[in-house]
Amino acid sequence: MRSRRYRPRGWAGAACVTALTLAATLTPQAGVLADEDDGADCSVPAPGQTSEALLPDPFTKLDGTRISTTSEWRCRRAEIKELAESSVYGQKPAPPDSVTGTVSGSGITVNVTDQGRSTSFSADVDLPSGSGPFPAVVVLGGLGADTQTITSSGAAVIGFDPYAVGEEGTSRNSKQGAFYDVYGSSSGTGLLMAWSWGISRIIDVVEQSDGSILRADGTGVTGCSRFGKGAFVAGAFDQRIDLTMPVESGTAGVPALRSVAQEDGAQPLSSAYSEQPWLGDAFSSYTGNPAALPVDTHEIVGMVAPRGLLVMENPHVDWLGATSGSVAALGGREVYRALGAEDNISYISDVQDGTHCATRSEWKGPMRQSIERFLLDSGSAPGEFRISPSESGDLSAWRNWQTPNLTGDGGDPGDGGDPGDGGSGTCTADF
Ligand code: MCU
Repeated sequence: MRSRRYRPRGWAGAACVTALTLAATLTPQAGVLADEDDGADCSVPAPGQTSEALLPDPFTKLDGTRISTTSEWRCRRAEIKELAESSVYGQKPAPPDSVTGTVSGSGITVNVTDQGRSTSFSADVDLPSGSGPFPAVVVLGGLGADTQTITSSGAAVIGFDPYAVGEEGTSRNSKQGAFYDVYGSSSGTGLLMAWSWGISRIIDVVEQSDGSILRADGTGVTGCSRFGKGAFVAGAFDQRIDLTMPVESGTAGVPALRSVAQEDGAQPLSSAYSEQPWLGDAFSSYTGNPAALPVDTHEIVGMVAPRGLLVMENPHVDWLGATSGSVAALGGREVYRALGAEDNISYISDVQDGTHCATRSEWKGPMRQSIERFLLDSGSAPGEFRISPSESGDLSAWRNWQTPNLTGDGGDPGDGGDPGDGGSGTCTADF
């Protein structure tokens, strides 16, 4: 399905925007549909070899110049996307030739055909009380997800079993699941990106439905632990996702790769690469040399900007690398700042309970507020950074760049001026 192209009202190409009005202008709003990838037309030059011990500058383009306007972010983001796919996660294919399916009050079916190969999978739906249509939060894998807070906030839960799309427990040359049915069992694309692709195809089906049950213009995603890694990647690689809420995602999730490689007790890069084929095959070149990575996860955070992002971390379990989670969130917040949307990113790790993937009282309020703001278009974003003092990263130690004052240039950062809009998986944690 390659059709349908509404775009976020917030990005629409009005006349000149001033710095003061940027926050309001760049904030996506529920009620309007975006593209899965609004930078698909950007030309991305081949990258050279790099070595950078610190976090790469999100604002410096591959040609060596820095962006200076908000509208330039769109194609800079496309560069980051390409680098992230080629070095970290593996390629996310362009939207397939055909996606069909059904939406009911209890489930979604998805049928995909691309390049002559077909597959199917399904997801569960749990509606909140009241009358729809409802926005929805895709919950990956069920583990630790606070579905009660989601439904009581007025959003449906789409229960997505990531393993239907990308199985764990396979070797890298015999990957299994719906994604690999289409793109081949020796695809270099890792499970996190395969899961992200599955969520994008669910959104395709919701978009094509008559809209009487679920609204396609209010979609969130969440998951804990390995499913937090998946939620983070899903939100970064589909701009139709209005709210991304990764929980305790650990190495290969939010934590900055360069930083987590040095963080005491955190899962090493080589361990995350080999535990499951979560990351793309190409990441093998970097497990022992993260300085050679052309990107880091603060830029993946930046790919989510200016959309809603609520990062939740657990500072009590060293393996989860929460200090590096804060480094990535602080670094990525600079992209939100540059786009005038700082309030749209929140980070909360000052939590009491050390149990991995516990349902936490400290997160309920910010989750509810985020769902209301980004999926129901009411109230205001939490805009909070509550970092546990015990796991607080120091961004200044990790960067040698400063955040530019991007100027609004009257263009549309979304598209160059088109005024077009007005099952649950299981896993065991062994640490
Ligand atoms: C934090 O996510 C993972 C972690 O990367 C693994 O090393 C561990 O085995 O499992 C965690 C998880 O998904 O726990 C449910």
